[in-house]
Amino acid sequence: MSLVTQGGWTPVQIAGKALEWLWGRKKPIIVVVALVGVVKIRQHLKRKERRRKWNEAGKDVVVLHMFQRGLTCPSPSPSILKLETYLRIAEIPYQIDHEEPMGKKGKCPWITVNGEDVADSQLIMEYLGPKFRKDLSSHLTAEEKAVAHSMQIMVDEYFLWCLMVWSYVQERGRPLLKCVYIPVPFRFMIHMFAKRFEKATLVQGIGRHSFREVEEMGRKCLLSPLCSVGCLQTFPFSLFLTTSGQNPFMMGDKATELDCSVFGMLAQVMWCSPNSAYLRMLESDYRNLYDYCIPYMKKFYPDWDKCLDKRRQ
Ligand SMILES: N[C@@H](CCC(=O)N[C@@H](CS)C(=O)NCC(=O)O)C(=O)O
Repeated sequence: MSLVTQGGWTPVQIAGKALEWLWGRKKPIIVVVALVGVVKIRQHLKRKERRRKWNEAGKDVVVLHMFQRGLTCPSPSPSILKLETYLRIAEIPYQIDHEEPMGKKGKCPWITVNGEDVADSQLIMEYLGPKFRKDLSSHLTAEEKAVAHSMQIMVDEYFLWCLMVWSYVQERGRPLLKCVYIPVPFRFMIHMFAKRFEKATLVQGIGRHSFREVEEMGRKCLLSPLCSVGCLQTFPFSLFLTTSGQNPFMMGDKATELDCSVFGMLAQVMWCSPNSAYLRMLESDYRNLYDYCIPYMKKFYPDWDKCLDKRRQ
């Protein structure tokens, strides 16, 4: 194929002429396009450099991409704490990356392992379990697994919304300021987060109820009737620990995936939701859940203090 057109111009000459013409008429547009191009190229190079670093973590070492640590709890996000707890219980080696907390699905956490990316705390656990041969629930019967799964969903996908309503709608995001370091010039962003989450609660539907109603929904989550296989029985999330014989963990004497969710969420209540109705419930009405968190923290986070952001708000 000839690279010279009929008029005798090469494509490069044509592109040059087009640019000359554009530059004469649309200088500002060209400057903006060039600037955006430079920024994009820089971002691309930085990402490539980060990926090179993650790949250097080593074979079968998980790189956990997450937001910065919290001031009062290793993470002010239930899904991050759930996943980090899982990695610790399953004894899967991991490193932390704070540089790129948001994954391709636009959510945090996500992981990179052996060059592969996986997003969503639950999908990550389901991916890592078979890969590292770590099934924390292998000792449970099918019925127990079903019960554990439903409790996990209740915590991850239902109680979460109750807590979000308190934190971002009722308290307008202020609790976040107490548990995450946010430099003064960026604190105004809390209002933007609060607005965004408020909209999400309205779309989900829970944000349309009164605070009192939501609080009762949350209470019932902590003390809820669950259907265990075969018969409908009162299966209180809170009482479960005591009714099942002073179990240190939700499903008995071994920590399972359910404990990761429960601890990840209750830790948000205990250490990131000061003066909330849910904290009061744990401190008084459902003391067994409160008591569950402390030994859990000591067992799986002996370095709890080291995991906290030491900056002063
Ligand atoms: N189902 C997801 C939930 C992840 C999630 O909602 N992460 C929050 C942090 S707790 C997030 O990325 N929020 C930022 C946003 O939605 O823009 C999981 O378990 O990983």
